[in-house]
Amino acid sequence: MISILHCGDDARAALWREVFAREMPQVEFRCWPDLGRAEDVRFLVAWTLPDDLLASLPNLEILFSIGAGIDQLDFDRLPPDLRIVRMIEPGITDTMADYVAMAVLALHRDLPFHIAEQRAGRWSWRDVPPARERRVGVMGLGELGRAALAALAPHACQLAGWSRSPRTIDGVDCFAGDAGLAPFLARSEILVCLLPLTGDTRHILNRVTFATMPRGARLVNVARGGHLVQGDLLEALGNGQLSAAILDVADPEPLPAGHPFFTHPAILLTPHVAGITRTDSAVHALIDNLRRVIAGTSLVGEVDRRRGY
Ligand code: NDP
Ligand code: OXD
Repeated sequence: MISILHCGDDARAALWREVFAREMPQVEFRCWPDLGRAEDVRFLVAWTLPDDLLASLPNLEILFSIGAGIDQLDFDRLPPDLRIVRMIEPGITDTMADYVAMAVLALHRDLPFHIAEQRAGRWSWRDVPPARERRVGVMGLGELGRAALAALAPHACQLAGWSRSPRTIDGVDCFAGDAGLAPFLARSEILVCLLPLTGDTRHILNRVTFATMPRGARLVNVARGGHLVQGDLLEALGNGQLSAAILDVADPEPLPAGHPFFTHPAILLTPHVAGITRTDSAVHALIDNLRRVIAGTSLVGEVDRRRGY
């Protein structure tokens, strides 16, 4: 018997158990903490791992993340030959694309300013350039960065993207690597972060980054709180180098009560809801990958552990 162990939400587990029984009966679906015969467990699907779980699974081959990110896992504590696969499924991609389009348009049209003015009881406005003149830059041209750019394309902004290796995307001015970062930032009036959190990208949204962007630029962080140096954002908003930010992620989550991001007039904050794994579509992405395992073909979303994403 081969089994997959699910570790997480009970409602999702109940639905996935039914789908597995119908579509993949050859793989038994088990729910932590009920491991059954631990030797049978070849696959694990989880967001975070309970302490000591891995030590009790001697034949584990693949860890599937329930989300797109894998930075919640401490690679140093995982067996070196354990394969890690992140979630790529239309629920996450579509909701992220919606959110980024919403956030970029909100910043383009000065929504944080208008909300603050409304709260202050003032009736004031600012000039807005046409969307076709607005220069938007997306950091990270992976699954989600590309979907975000596709969602922005109908709004006719001038689009650019930045990635580690060179990419070509129709209608997008693509920059790559360390050498491409400064020219990419220098033209980005609205910057969207959709990078994975790795040793190379932690704190990439910092004072130097902001200073390289056009004065009064705006920021959307939908990746991870660890990308942002919070004090540098507050400083840049305070001195006018940045004019507004929309943040879906923070460090820690949730932010402690009284944190300045909750009340800052130039910050809109949402509680990590930009890209949402959809239970019904994610199970099909998982089953598709298990079929690939059985067929011996490459998996969708397998992480390169040396690269960190
Ligand atoms: P991918 O792995 O598909 O894409 C990552 C992109 O980032 C690639 O283009 C990669 O470059 C680029 N990149 C990585 N490291 C660097 C670097 N050092 N310099 C420049 N570019 C780099 O990831 P996804 O698009 O699927 O997801 C991105 C992140 O979004 C996730 O890791 C997660 O943190 C976050 N997320 C947030 C959610 C939310 O609700 N807020 C929901 C889901 C995900 P290259 O193309 O050369 O490999
Ligand atoms: C994810 C997330 O990584 O929700 O999927 O952040």
